[in-house]
Amino acid sequence: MDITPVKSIKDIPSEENLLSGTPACAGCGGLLTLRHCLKALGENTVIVNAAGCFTLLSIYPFTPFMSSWLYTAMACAPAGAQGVRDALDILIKKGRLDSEEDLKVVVLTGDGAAYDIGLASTSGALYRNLDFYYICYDNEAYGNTGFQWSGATPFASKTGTTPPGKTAPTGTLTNKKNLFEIWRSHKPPYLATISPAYPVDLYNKVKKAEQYKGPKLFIALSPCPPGWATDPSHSVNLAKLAVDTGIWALKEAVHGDVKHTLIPRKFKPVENYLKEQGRFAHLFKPVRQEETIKKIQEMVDGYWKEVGI
Ligand SMILES: Cc1ncc(C[n+]2csc(CCOP(=O)(O)OP(=O)(O)O)c2C)c(N)n1
Ligand code: SF4
Repeated sequence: MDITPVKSIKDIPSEENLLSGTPACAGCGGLLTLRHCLKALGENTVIVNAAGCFTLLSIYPFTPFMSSWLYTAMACAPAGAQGVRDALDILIKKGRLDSEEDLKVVVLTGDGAAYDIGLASTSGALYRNLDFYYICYDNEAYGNTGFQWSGATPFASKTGTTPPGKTAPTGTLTNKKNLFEIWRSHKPPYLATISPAYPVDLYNKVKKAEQYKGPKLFIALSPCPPGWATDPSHSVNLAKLAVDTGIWALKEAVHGDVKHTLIPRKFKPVENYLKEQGRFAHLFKPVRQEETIKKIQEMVDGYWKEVGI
């Protein structure tokens, strides 16, 4: 197992043949995340995918994946992963599968499944120390069904179910759940946040996770042009801006110890990130919501102060 970190994107092997011809929206940050993750995971994987946008990637009898793929209901991808892991272990034990041919079991879900509907089955899998990867592409809403509010939706975002109006001019009133800490409280061996705009950081994290037996979890903030009301060509810049403003902290936790893997030298104002997106347009027009913008900046500043940076 070679887990030597790579230094540049040029050192990352091509993912040729791992994923091709995908029917997702142009500029989908989740898809870009998946591509980068597959480069690190390789083709000996079985992907267990909860209902969401990526369910549509494989349409029987066609699939863009070189690897195996299994579809589950939103609530139970980690339970599906348990079944696959158990089946592989039994086949290896019976000598019907060479351990060299073992597969990595990878759960792939959106935030609706990860933060809300599938959280109980994830908790169960973590508790059982299931040996699997979990990749959550977090577009901060239920994307596939029209961008409805999820537990991952940030304060003040407009969604299909939290439109800004007279009673709630900010749109969403609640704060984003802290899934990283919810997962960390279960003490998995490896846990990280990742970004499609930082492929070297992403690749090294997924590779590093390989050495740990048990749950290996990844949350990727993933721009979603139709839901975020952004230009598809801006997705990578936007994902980068989320990191550069400090709104998306890149970090990992090895056996619970948290380390930030990329700290911006100079944090950009969060306003730069918000004003790029139609889902926050009501904060700027017709009247600028100064207090709300200030509150979001304070929340970001508060996070970095709390972690001592
Ligand atoms: C229990 C349940 N409720 C609702 C649905 C309908 N549904 C299918 S996909 C989807 C959206 C999933 O959102 P998310 O997990 O964030 O993934 P994304 O669509 O953003 O890829 C919903 C609500 C469902 N399949 N199961
Ligand atoms: S709706 Fe968003 S998450 Fe879903 S495929 Fe389109 S860009 Fe990707």
